[in-house]
Amino acid sequence: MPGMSDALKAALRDRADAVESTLDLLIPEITDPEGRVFEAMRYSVLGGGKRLRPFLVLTTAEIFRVAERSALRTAAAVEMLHCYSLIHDDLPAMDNDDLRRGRPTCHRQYDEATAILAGDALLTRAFEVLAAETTHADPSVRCQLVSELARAAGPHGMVGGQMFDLLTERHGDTRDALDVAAITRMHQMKTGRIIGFSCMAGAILGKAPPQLRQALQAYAHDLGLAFQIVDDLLDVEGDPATMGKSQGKDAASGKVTFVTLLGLDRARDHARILGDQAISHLKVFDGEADLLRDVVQYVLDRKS
Ligand code: GRG
Repeated sequence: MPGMSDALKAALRDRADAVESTLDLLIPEITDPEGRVFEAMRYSVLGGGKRLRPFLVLTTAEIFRVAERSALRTAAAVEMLHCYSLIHDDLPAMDNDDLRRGRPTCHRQYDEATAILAGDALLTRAFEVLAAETTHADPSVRCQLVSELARAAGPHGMVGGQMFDLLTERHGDTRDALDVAAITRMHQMKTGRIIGFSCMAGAILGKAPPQLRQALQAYAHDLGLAFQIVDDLLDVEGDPATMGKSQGKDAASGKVTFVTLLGLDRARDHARILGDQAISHLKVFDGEADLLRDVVQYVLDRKS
């Protein structure tokens, strides 16, 4: 991608490869009768995606000198949870999508029941991995990881945000009342909280002091919103990976997004301002957070 530093390019590639190998080990191919659910989990979790959330886990973990195995298992757990949300979001009862990461969605490749089970299994496997002693020797660290991820993913986080989103899509009256503050809150719940956990996990694993945790939280808040605004822009401008599916989707569905509320130019400016704000929170790291800074530009410039 033009403008991306060589260091970031290499880190994105290396970290994605390392997470892929970890996922491959944590979700094995098996031949028992339940093998089909493993196959569908592997289909959804391996070989695709930007791996942004694992990148954030691994990069913050590096700042706090966390052992590689702890960081990789945590990064893989977050990606499992993310993939569960994508599988369920694609189901006929939700977005009813045919394509994900340039391939048939899980329920198209297998069937609806298998896709529901594969999502459930990825969700539960994520917590199993975090709770295992192999992830961290200190039980209080493991407990914090489990509880923070549960809060980020549950009814006050991602699931609640998804409910909020579905209601506003289905009921025109609620939709008309949506303003920038309401949509910001919805996206903060739906995608921001998991991005927030991804930035915080390295700090939890590395037992970082509160001041640095707060800086990461503020960074993640602004990065997560910028990520979502870019997602809305891509839905309008077209994502090459899903061309024909997402182009003009928002206008056609009547869905309220940052773009429908602000217009293209102001939405782009808003994302840029949030990106600058995210970077400003990293000052406390004194140059130790260069990759976190560079990834902001990557998020703003992404095309898929
Ligand atoms: C179904 C419980 C439940 C939750 C769904 C995250 C989510 C909530 C739905 C995903 C649908 C979606 C397209 C949301 C917009 C932003 C987003 C999370 C996009 C997908 O994440 P990326 O771009 O995907 O990081 P990759 O494939 O790169 O991992």
